[in-house]
Amino acid sequence: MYEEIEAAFITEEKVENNDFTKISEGVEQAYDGDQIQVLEGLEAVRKRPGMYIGSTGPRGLHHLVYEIVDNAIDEALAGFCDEIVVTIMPDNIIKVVDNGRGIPVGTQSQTGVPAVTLVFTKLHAGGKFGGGSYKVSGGLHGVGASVVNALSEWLEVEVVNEGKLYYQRFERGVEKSKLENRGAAPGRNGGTTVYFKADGEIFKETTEYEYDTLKTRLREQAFLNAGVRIILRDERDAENAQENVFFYEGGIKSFVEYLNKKKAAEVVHDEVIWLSEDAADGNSTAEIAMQYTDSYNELLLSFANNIHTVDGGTHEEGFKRAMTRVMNDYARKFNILKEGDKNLSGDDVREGLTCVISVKLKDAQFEGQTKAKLGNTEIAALVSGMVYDKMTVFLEENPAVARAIFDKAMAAARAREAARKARDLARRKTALESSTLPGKLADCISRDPDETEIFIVEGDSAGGSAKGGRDRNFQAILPLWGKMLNVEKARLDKVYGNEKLMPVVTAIGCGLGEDFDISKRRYGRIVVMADADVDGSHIRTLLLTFFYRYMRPLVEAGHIYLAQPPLYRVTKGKKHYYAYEDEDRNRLLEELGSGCDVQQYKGLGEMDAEQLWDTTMNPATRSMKRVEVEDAAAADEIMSVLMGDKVEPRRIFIEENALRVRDLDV
Ligand code: 1YM
Repeated sequence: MYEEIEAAFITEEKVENNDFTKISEGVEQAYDGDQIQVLEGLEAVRKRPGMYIGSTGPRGLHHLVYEIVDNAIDEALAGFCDEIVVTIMPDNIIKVVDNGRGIPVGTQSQTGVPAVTLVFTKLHAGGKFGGGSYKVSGGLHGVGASVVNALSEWLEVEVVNEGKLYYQRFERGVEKSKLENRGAAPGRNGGTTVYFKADGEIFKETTEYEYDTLKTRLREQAFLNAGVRIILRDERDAENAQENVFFYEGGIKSFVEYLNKKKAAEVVHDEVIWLSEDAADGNSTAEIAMQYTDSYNELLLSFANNIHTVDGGTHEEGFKRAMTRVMNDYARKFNILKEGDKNLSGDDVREGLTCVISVKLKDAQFEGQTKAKLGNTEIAALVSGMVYDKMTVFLEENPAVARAIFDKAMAAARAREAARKARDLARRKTALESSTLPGKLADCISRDPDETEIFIVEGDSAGGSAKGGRDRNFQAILPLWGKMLNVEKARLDKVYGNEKLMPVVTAIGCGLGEDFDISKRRYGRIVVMADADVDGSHIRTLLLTFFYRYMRPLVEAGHIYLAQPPLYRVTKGKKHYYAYEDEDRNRLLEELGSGCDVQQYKGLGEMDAEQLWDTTMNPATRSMKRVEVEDAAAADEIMSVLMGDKVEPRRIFIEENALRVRDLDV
């Protein structure tokens, strides 16, 4: 198939010197066996959309935009385009415009089909065209424009080439018009415009785009492709129109500066360290930007061909290996580590580091379930060689920076040692006390983690109601009290032995950090039950941060839940109704008419045991939210960026952006 596209491209080059108006005459004979195969191809996409775009939920929906933008970015990387404008138009129609050469409009010799038509109708078109430079861009699944076309109610493409405008329309992947030459396009130099409307038959959950989701992704793409201007506009609602322009001449160096500006931490050296190297065979390039901060967390984002490799891979491994080696070698050479001192660990040398790795390569192999892990082994050698050689030189040439970095790494090593001692102590204590559960825990009778749940409840009085109201067969209650530790601002050694967190750890039973073992969990659902106010939100955020940093597999496997207590009780006569949101209350008041009494719950403690059971704990009537990691790296970034300092103004952002909270009837 690639050869066909290639042929189309070459044909196009020939045609380019001739008369384009012939194109629409030639297309009548386009429907040969080949074309029929095309339709079958796109039908397969409509039958199993998940296979091509991962999901038909919001993530898949946004993926459509990325696929089209990726083609424009490829054009920019090829050096022909420097501006891409993405507009969300009314009715959630997406428009993407670039100022590149325009998708070729010339026809393929055997079939007479224009290249642009093939791009939108041939599965996997958009992979590799022409020779020479490698196509580096491409979404997670790298499937191209034809998949977007197949999953759109309609799609229109406009190409401006040599002053003429070409146009074609498709509906659900099928050509509705042949490529038309619409004559002169005055004032337009060149480029491609794609309009599409996602198909509601496919995206049943929603066809509404989130501006912020597109914004984050497009900003990231602008960082990864220095010098490309990417503009995002929202024109859905004339009164609330918005626009963002992303343009970074510094590329990933600017990315690191941006992250560290947002991070609630101080940088420990002024300049971002920037390394880059091309492989000798010309098949790949690697680029790294990094800067240390005084935070305790590492923030490492890696990309291969502009795709966020959330699960890391060979580029990350090469980087980590070389960093550990270069730092230890330097520390030995300059006697920072004395004889008999243990080597610095990888975690020590990366504590507080903000780092962006970007590699571009031919034939990238993405592995793992989510295809978000780079597998090409040659990249590990390229990256580690570059990091070792260039960092050796950098450290020797910048002794002041080196000193700041080593102060940080040595402090991390000492804290790690202290944490090890604290952990051993905690372990020994656990061994001594065998499986002593926290005194405050009101455990359940069942020992089957598939059916049990634990409610972690803020405050003793709410804890009391919860204990009274629960079904003790499968529901356990753990009340919490006192000030909660922000683990984002504390080193490991402070977390072990923390008197507020340890009861949570022992009750759940899986251990912590390195020792964590999900199979030992004592409950299937871990439910945070806190008031619906600011304080409750604070507790929820701190607990979620703790679970995310120290018990991540529990979050990833969907074991963490948030209880949803009602905000109001509306009474009419002898009947009570509960409202979980202001709208519910308003609707109730409207439906019930006059004579209603409204009680606002200020906290869980105001509910008696029976009310708490009815509204919040009874699986038959309650609603709960499950916490999911929407995007691990984004969560990581947001956690360290936002939890580093003051929690309060940031909590909402975390709840809404880092961890996705799903409505569930459980
Ligand atoms: C708004 C989306 O798709 N731009 C775009 C796509 C192509 C080209 C230029 C292009 C590529 C090449 C040569 C080449 C594509 N062309 C093809 C194919 N914007 C958008 N801009 N000339 C123009 O790859 O060599 C696929 S994508 F196959 F027709 F060459």
